[in-house]
Amino acid sequence: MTAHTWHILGAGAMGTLMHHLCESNGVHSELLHHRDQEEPRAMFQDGIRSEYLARPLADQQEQSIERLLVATKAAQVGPAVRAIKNSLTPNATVVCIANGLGWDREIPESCPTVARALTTAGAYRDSEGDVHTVSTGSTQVGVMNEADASPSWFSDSLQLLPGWNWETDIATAVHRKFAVNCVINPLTAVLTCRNGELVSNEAYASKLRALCDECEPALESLDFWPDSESLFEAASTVCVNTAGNRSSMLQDVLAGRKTEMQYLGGELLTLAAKDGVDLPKMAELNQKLT
Ligand code: KPL
Repeated sequence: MTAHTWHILGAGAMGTLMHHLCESNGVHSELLHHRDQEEPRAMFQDGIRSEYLARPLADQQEQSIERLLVATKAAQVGPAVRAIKNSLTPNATVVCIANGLGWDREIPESCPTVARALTTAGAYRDSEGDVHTVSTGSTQVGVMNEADASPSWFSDSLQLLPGWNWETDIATAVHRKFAVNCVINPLTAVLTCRNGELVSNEAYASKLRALCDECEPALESLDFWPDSESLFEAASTVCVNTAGNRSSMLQDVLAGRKTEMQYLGGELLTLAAKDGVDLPKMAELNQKLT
């Protein structure tokens, strides 16, 4: 096991999967949650069951955490970081895995280094609360607007995880994922369809095309999307590659949870409005999903 410990905050499907990846690849980690009691988590991967324990965040000592992976949904990142702040060492590293943009404004400015992790890993919790791995995927980690080479907090631990790589230009990767999530997630959520149906069903594909045509110029003028590439083509490729997935927003809707729309389409609407651009199709989706 590594000398350094990663504390993982958020013991839902993604946090439990991250803890499992760490534990099964020699990276020491502790799983934390907001509840008062310890709770067991069962995790299944390739038919093998592993048992873990989620521990109360409230039991953490002051300044005891030097590395934190925040595995909550976008809306909980700010409150989660505020709740754990006193337990962070002054030079701590905080890595956030949430989708979208705008939640970083809710993190206190005095918080230590915040990095982003973009992952295609997927997991879900069944009705018993057990976590099942869909894919361990690939994960890019980097610090927004800093083109540094891989720091030691990454190379001595997270780099050991399968498919995890340091990305010097994480901003481009974040903006690209934001653009693709902005069109796929809300459409799958309102149409209640898997990602693949957005291309295999002709009527849904024409909705995807229309939404991409509306959003692409706005994303381009924000420098979030390159002029040279078609958003519709790129989103269609993601839909084909993740055909069997229920998008994270569809999963939120089906589970009756608040969606991440505020940090996807909602954020795009706000940014585009500053340039005087209206996005009526996105505005309609935003109204339905916020
Ligand atoms: O990131 C995703 C999500 O569901 O949030 C996609 C790429 C759409 C895969 O499901």
